[in-house]
Amino acid sequence: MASTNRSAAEWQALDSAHHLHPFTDHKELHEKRSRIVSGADGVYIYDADGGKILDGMSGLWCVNVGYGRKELADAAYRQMQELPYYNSFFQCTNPPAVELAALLQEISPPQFNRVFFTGSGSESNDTIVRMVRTYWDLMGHPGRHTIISRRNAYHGSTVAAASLGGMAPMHKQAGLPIPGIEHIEQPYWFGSDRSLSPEAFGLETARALERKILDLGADKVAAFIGEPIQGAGGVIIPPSSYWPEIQRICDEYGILLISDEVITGFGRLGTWFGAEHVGTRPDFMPFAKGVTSGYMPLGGVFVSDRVADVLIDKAGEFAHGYTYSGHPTACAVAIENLKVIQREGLVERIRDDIGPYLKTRWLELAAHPLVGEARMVGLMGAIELVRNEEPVERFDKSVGAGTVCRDYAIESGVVMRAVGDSMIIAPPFTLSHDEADELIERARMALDKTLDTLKP
Ligand code: PXG
Repeated sequence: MASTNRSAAEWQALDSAHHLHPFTDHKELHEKRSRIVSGADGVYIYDADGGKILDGMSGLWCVNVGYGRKELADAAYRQMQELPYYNSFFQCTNPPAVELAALLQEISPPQFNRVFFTGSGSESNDTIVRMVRTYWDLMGHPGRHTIISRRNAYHGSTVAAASLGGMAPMHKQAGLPIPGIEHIEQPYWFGSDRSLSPEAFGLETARALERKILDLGADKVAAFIGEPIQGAGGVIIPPSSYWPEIQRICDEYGILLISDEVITGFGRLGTWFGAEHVGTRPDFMPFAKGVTSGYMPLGGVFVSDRVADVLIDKAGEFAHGYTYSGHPTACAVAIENLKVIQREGLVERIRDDIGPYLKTRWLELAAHPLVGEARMVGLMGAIELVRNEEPVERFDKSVGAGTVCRDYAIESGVVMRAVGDSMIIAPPFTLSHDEADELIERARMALDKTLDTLKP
């Protein structure tokens, strides 16, 4: 543990002086000072000012089994004493990495029998860019290098992953995207002019993929990547027509499908993987976050037999890997985490119990005068803040409605994330019914305070 003999103000001063944060305007942060999160238990986090806050975001979409799990800490402690680290290069392996690979094979869809380990979701997507292009080279199609993604997608923050992502502010800095990556529109019905029915809109946005393939030439296109439900982009739940049409198009043109499961993997939608929820048969599934419930940094890539067989047979040495690929301590924690999810039936609990319960309560928020739409799937939800509901009028960007609501949410004792004017939740799988009620009550308090501020 960090030494605890400092006051909140001292932590903040040291933080300002020495710590560069991710995705942060540091001038602004230095004026406001950072919030020191110093402890956590169950679904709650504690800050250095003594606040107890219900963590509606599971950290950053990852602490799925909740905080304070002694069995995960014990697994790390045991493994660190036995073998804290060893590499998986030079014909070496270690028992936790092997056991985890086998366990992942058991819980994943049948086309997956091999896994490549990384340290994060970003590294997983970088790995996939190299595997996809190498696959097509080995198949005798070296021209097939372009990967199609979607605007407002999030696939990570390394150079290739940020290029795959469709976040405009990320592309504005440092010359992204890299060549060979194209973006099409996202299936965001509420964000459209809503002139089409959701189902027609789903088909129409899926067919943007076909138009892009025809535009580029199918012999240039290697793969399509998408999150089954877009997370960081604002919990965008595509109409049910969308993914089947994407799968049809990938099949028709023979292009590889990548289902980015960094958020949706390991149960969040009430299925082990998001691909199962939306009914696709991906060739790759990058994962991270929930594999260890965030207790250790670990990621990886499920590689389908279609691709793995070719890489194994024809690539010789695939010149790629990380110091921490197959990290024994991280893998030991992942094994314990997956066993907790299995033992406590948490995936089924999301499907049959807490998922439907929270959804019913969350959708009640749609009646609030600030809310234009409430949506939820599994344990991922969003509400859209609007100035007027009928016809829909959004707030001017300069109002920062989402940020206002986020700050009131914290003040009301719940973490919700703001994506523009969408308020997002993705709570731990262990959320009880009482805690779900509390989450809704606190979210409603935040909405009321936001309403008072924005529409006095
Ligand atoms: N793919 C998806 C779908 C993600 O959500 C990554 C890849 C990258 O994972 P790493 O482990 O490299 O961060 C992510 C990460 C947010 C937020 O603000 C979301 C993520 C990361 C940071 C912020 O919602 N998701």
